[in-house]
Amino acid sequence: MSTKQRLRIAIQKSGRLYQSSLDLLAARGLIFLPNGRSLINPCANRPIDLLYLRDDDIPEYVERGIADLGIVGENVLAEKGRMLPIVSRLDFGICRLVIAAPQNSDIWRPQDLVGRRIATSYPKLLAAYLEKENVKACIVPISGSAEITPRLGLADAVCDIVQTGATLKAHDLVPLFTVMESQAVLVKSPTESTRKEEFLPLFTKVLL
Ligand code: PRT
Ligand code: ZN
Repeated sequence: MSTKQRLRIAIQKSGRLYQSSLDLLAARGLIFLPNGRSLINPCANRPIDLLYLRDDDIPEYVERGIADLGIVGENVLAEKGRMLPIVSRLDFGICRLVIAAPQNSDIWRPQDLVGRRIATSYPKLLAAYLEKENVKACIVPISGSAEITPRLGLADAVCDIVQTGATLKAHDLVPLFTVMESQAVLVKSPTESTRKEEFLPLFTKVLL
């Protein structure tokens, strides 16, 4: 069977959404056998290929129709600015993007962020939030580990993902303002594909 006739689903290669994404597919009867380090894994019992990608790349692949479906955090989707159709919210990977500051800081209201440096790997979502709050602050873009930046003097506050709050607490940071609530979502490509429409019920029906 040619690859064009096979449905492609993009999931995170490793990381927080990987296992839950695989579990979701397994719960829908799709069998994927371990395939070593290959980034494409053919389904053993359906004409479906799994693509293992960095979560940040999933919106790009789905938007361009390289993958027909993808499982990704809403936070990543929004930061990338991709308005892909969401088929369903998946109830895992639940988290919040928050602005947090050191326990002893004098930041209490969004207005207190004026002129402050905020480190984040979500510069677009943070910029949109600051604009909405009419706050002019300095966004310090970093690719990860935002929580360490206040202690090191790089930033006055951070804008980062929080789930249990343990990481913020371990760095003496207090969550103050929520920029976005997020969870994993199933997105579909805006491109035409009869196979995609054929397989969508497989995912959606069981979720209802
Ligand atoms: O390698 P790749 O680029 O694919 O992965 P990644 O490292 O960028 O992402 P990953 O695996 O950390 O997270 C994937 C997705 O899981 C995120 O985009 C969110 O949608 C979701 N998610 C859910 C989380 C968390 N919970 C979470 N707790 N993503 C990150 N965290 C991190 C957070 O950045 C912080 O460092 O965990 C720490 C906070 O956790 P708590 O429990 O201490 O609050
Ligand atoms: Zn990532």
